[in-house]
Amino acid sequence: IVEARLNLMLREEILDGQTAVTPRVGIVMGSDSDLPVMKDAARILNEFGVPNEVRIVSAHRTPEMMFSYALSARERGIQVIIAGAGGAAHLPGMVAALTPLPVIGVPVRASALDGLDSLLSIVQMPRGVPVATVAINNATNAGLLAVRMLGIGDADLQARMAQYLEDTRDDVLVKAETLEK
Ligand code: RP5
Repeated sequence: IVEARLNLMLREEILDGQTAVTPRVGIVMGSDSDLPVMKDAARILNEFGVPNEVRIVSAHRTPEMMFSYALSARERGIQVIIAGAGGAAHLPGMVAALTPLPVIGVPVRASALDGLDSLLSIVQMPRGVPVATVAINNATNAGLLAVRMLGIGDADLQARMAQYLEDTRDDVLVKAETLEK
């Protein structure tokens, strides 16, 4: 079942961005059960043409893999890491502790506590080890924030983000007008 779920989602939504080009953004998550949420980050990055990679790396179940991923990310050319986790969501914070790269945390709604547990786990980092935390299940915003971060040194990408904002505004205006008619 796990393999079927992975295959379906990877094929349809994620593999698009998995090119031979060096990935600029690493998207990691604690479990394949986070994929339905985290795929939105990959979708945004793919829309903006930002090469990315998607990996399942658990802080608790595969701690050694988490260490090696976070420690090697910078030298592999990764510039931003998006890390999603639910419940006792230690992955974003632990990754941030191991790399100087910016880390964006996505609290995944995964337990009986409705995602508040994940949010508080991710956002309450100690001074010195920041994680930029987005709203519960909002991997779309994590993707957009990664694009904005990369846009600081990439005028073309920044221009595309400006266009995205204009498109978003136009979209709302069209809906507002339609409602008035
Ligand atoms: C976390 O535990 C994962 O990030 C996931 O959100 C949650 C539940 O994982 P599964 O039991 O579904 O694999 O580590």
